Amino acid sequence: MAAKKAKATNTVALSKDQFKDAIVKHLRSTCGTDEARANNQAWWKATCAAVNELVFERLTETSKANAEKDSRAVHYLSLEFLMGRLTVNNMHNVGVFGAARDALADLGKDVNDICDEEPDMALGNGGLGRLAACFIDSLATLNYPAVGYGIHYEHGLFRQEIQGGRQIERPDSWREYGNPWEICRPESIQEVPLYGYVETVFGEDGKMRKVWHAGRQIKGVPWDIPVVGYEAKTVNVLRLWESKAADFFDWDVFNAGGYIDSQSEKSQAEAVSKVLYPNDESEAGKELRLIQQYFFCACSLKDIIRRYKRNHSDFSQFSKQAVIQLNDTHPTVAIPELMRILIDEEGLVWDDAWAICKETFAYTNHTLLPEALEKWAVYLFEKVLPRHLEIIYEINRRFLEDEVEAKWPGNDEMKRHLSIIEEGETRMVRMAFLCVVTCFKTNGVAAMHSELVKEDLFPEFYELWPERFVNVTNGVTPRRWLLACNEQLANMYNETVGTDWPLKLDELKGAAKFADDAKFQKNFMAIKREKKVELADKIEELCGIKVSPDAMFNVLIKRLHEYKRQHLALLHILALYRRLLENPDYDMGPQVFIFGSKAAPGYKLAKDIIYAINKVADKVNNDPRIKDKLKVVFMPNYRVTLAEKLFPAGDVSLQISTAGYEASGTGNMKFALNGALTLGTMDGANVEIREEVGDENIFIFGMDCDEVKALKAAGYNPWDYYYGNPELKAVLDWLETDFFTPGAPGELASIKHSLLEGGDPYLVLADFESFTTQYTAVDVAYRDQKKWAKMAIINSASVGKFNSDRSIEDYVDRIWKLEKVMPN
Ligand code: GPV
Repeated sequence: MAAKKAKATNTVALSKDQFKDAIVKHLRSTCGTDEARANNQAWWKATCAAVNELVFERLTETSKANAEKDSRAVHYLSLEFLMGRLTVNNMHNVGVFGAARDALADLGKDVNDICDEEPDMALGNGGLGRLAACFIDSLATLNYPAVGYGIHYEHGLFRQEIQGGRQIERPDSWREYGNPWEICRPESIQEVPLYGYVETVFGEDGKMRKVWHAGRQIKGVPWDIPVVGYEAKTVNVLRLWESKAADFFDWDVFNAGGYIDSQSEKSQAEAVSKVLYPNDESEAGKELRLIQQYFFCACSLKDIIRRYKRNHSDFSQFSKQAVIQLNDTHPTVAIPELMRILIDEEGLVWDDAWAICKETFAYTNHTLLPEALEKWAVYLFEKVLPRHLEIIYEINRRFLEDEVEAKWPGNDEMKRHLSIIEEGETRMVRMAFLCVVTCFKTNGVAAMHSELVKEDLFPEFYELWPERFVNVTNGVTPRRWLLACNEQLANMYNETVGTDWPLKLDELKGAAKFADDAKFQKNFMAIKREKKVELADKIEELCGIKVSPDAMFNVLIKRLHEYKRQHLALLHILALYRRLLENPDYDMGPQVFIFGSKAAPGYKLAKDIIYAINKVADKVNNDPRIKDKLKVVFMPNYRVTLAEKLFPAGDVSLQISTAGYEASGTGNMKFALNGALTLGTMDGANVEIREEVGDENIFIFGMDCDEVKALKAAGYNPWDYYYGNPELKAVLDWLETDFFTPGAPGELASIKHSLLEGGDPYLVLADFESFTTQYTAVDVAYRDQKKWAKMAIINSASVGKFNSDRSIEDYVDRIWKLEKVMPN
């Protein structure tokens, strides 16, 4: 079918010929080469430069409009922005993808080959970082004044290689050869103090002041990444700070032969933004990480205040002009930093400074996992940020003596329980408590999660301030996760429901009425098959494994965590394999299980699970007895760019976390949007996906959150399940043999041990039977391709709610209270 062209907008789109001229011009003027000599890298950079002519114009118009209107803006502080590649997305958003593709074709180049030159901008670990990226996309698309603030890591998340089945981490050097999407802004450099001591001084007026004498200074250099809204009216900025040695140069040290020392000063300063911490949902407690947090918060606040001061001579309007969203607790130190600036530098009294802070900050919680709830040792704070520790103590004192005392008079146990400082052998600052005590809103990221935040995580705070707790269900940008990654399906929707859906995703609902239409089903499934063929080719290229696009593609892609239960899927695979070995005619359609996942380098069991998946894959894929009925694939180096190939090709979306542990999940939304059916637990946003697609179009299994709690309370004993289910016992015992690791028995035993002696903290064994049973239902459903097509269409057409534009409108409505600003 002919693709309907995106409708005309007021964007600055170029014709194919104009675009061609621009590329050729930039090959020469920007890249110093020409059409005859350029390699793909140069073609890519020239293409970006051509796109940037449009992008930068909108960037300038946007910042002009924001300056003129002086409107309220949100500042999204996040240690992670998992942007992926920008070229294709930006071309779509400025409306020149077609022109660029045709121009490159005329010049003898394939747009995909050229755009494949771009390294992923992987400045994040997983869902939290990718959510930040989707949110800034939506903010720009909706024309809201917004700045993303983060760190300009030299190395993003490590590149994963698989050697002998094991994960090896390699450095990621995403900007080694230059990045056309970033602009350095030396005019906005900031200085950041660290270490030192606090002096109490009394002024001539007799008033006491605190002076922080820093032991060191580093500087923050801002790099701006343009964030192009769809249809490119607004181009906002993601401002990332790079650390450098302060300009101050110690000539005495230098002349005394201390050149080496001054070099070490330089490399210590540069270490701050050198590398992203690769731990997802667990806190390292390392000094450098605390410095990273403070570094980017301090730079960002100075930047926000500098901009505010252009139009204001005092702070009375500050919280009206600026709202600061804390993406999890990672940027919490911004709270005492703003207090410090207002009191120590701007001369405000405590109560006025506190009132401003309370109206400025809002906090998003992304997890209930205890190991992810950040705590910092008091002694570390004292060493790195002595003044901030004093301020936190004072915030805590007032909170306990005024608010807790008023609510629970004389209750010292409650004071101990709610104190921002945890007493114990090592005294700790509880960052989440500091957030909840300060912020005017605290939100969870899915309906169920937000309930648990109130009931289980912060029940007493909820009692104190019920009005502060809200929900904002996560979402994903349909521009990247449908329009750009699944052109075929996007075109089909253009034909069916018109071309407004990238902005109004609810309009896909119009396709649901064709869910029973044989022709529509055929087209829909043909597209799915095309995406599966593309993925199968990729799998063969990367893993050397042949898989049939006619098999059911079961996909499990996310960070490796025990609570996400990749090992539950592995046990199921082992059970299927056993059934096939015992009975070669075992009735099952051909199945491919596809995994993609990085493990934190220090997370031993997670790495063991990757190894086990690979070892089982080796065996299963090469066993002629099962006649290709089962294949297992582990795709190395899972990242945004690979995700863009996986989401459109999935038949079954595995979302199998223990109920109550996955705050939301966002991969679940991307799969459903691309027509995969969810096999999942009643956890996170799965609950809301079920509400949208209907119970008959989703496969739910396992215990729900209440059942999980009840089982834990009653005393969970994994051995009961081991002895109670012979198949489960057999597959667990299998892991201890050398069947999968010839000559090396026990190499996979850590998984079994964690599930038995280790107590199985995430109830894998308790949910095993329900999982395998529900899988049989999925298999049966898949073999009825008409029925499956109907269910897949309904899924894709029904998940408009999970557009990140809707999430942003909810934030605006419930928390940020912004007005749109339309640039000229
Ligand atoms: I905390 N999340 C993450 O990716 N990294 C973290 O350090 C923390 C949370 C994730 C949650 O696990 C997901 O359930 C959620 O969808 C995502 O954050 C975005 O909210």
